[in-house]
Amino acid sequence: MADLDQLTSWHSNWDEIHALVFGLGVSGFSAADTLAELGAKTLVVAKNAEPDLLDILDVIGVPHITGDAANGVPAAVVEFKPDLVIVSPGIRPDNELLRWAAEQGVAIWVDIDLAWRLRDKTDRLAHWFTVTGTNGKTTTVQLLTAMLNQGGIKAEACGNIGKPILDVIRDPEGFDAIVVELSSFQLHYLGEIFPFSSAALNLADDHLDWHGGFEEYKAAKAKVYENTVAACVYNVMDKATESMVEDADVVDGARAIGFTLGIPSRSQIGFVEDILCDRAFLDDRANNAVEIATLEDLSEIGLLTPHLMANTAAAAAMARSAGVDPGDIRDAIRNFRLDAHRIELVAEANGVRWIDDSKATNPHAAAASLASFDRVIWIVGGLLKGVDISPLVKKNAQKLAAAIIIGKDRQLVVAALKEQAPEVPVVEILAETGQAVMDEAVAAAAKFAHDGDVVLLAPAAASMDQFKDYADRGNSFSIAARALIGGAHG
Ligand code: UMA
Repeated sequence: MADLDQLTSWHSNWDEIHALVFGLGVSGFSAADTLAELGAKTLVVAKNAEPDLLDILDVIGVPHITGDAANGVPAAVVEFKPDLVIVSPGIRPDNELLRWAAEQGVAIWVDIDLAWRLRDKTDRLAHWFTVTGTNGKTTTVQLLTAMLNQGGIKAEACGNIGKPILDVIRDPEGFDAIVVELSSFQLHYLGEIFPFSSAALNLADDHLDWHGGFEEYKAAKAKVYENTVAACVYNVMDKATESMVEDADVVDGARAIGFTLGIPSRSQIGFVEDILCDRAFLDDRANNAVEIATLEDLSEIGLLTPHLMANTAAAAAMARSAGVDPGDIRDAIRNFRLDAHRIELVAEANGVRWIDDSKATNPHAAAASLASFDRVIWIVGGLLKGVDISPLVKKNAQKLAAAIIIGKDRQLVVAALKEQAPEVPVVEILAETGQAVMDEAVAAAAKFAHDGDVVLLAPAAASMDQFKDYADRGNSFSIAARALIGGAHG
């Protein structure tokens, strides 16, 4: 078997390597394309794959096994004798092919591991900033990328956010910084990397079915802090993240930096009344603080919610760890706009606000959303991914004017409402998929909505049972809401 320890650089000799790329979504394709460029002997195995991607593989001469032939451990894979498997993050660890590979002593990497070894493609050796958390990852990654760029540090966002990291690594100009959003799946498979700064924004139940339980999920998330060089950024209000930093093996000199919605202590970034302040990256941090931005600046980004404040504080902490000036951070905040489907006001009429938080794909995200409003008609449901929705229902029972339940598997949500919030009127939406689901949900919600209420799409569940993805679900909601009120805002 080839010696993988020798493969530490883009310029190493990859010719003799037999690399099996398992899964052909965006990250698998990017990995196969990269390995082919490096001259490695590459084979792709994927249950289902876009025909366009297979066509490109044919053009670049990478063989592939797809469909039923990809089930189990195909004979061609055994014959191929892989030295390493690059696994797509969505593939579960108990997969038969992965178990076979582990038994054979074949290394299993995720695309992030390959990217770490290839990071010297250009002379511009980028610092890596890694961000995980149950919620807020994408917004934090985008904010941090904007802050770094504003500070003159050429930065690019990638990873779970949707852009495969190897596409960024192969950029001909290179970057000074790459900001990597890491999902618990990617972290589960990740080997050794040395991030400049790292953050776990929060920790709550999600993806428990994939990981097999909360402890396994937490252990995966905790890996984000391993080998951090400069700053481990944690959430002062979420003790789990702090204990993850305490337990991490970091490089000598790395600091633990907290972010908080409260007044920051020494080595923290937080809020003093309506001002975001840094008490971490200044010499006289015992007695002083540096002003970064005001709540007015933050409200330029979108609806000012507690989690937006927390995400901004976390991003600011990471940017400060790289020496970005407070003034540049403030300018980046002022120019930043939240993506669609993240607590987005999509329509407003008769004092009722229609808010699309389709990105709330788990109860933790939906909790943050619900906490932002007083009286809510809640559109909820979808794929629950093994997470119990009852505590969320219980906590918010008082503020629910009604619950409109979507999702093919509605029974768990209906049962949670019956048990935890028996007073709340419940409407089940029977439409099966697509726009009809939201047309019916919006019509049902309108019957309960009065002046001052919010109709909130915060499903606490994934969307794939009824929609293409969360964006499709959110778009369907805003189309229905705007059609209903006959006017649009936002
Ligand atoms: N496949 C198999 N066998 C399986 C499962 C999948 O062969 O048992 C194959 C499929 O046939 C397909 C490929 O694997 O060919 C799909 O791979 P994938 O689902 O890992 O998806 P990618 O397109 O490579 O996208 C991945 C991330 N997807 C997942 O983690 C599920 C993307 O995050 C990420 O943006 C992308 O890499 C770039 O890094 C998406 C996501 O849903 C947004 N993430 C989860 C989340 O945010 O909650 C973690």
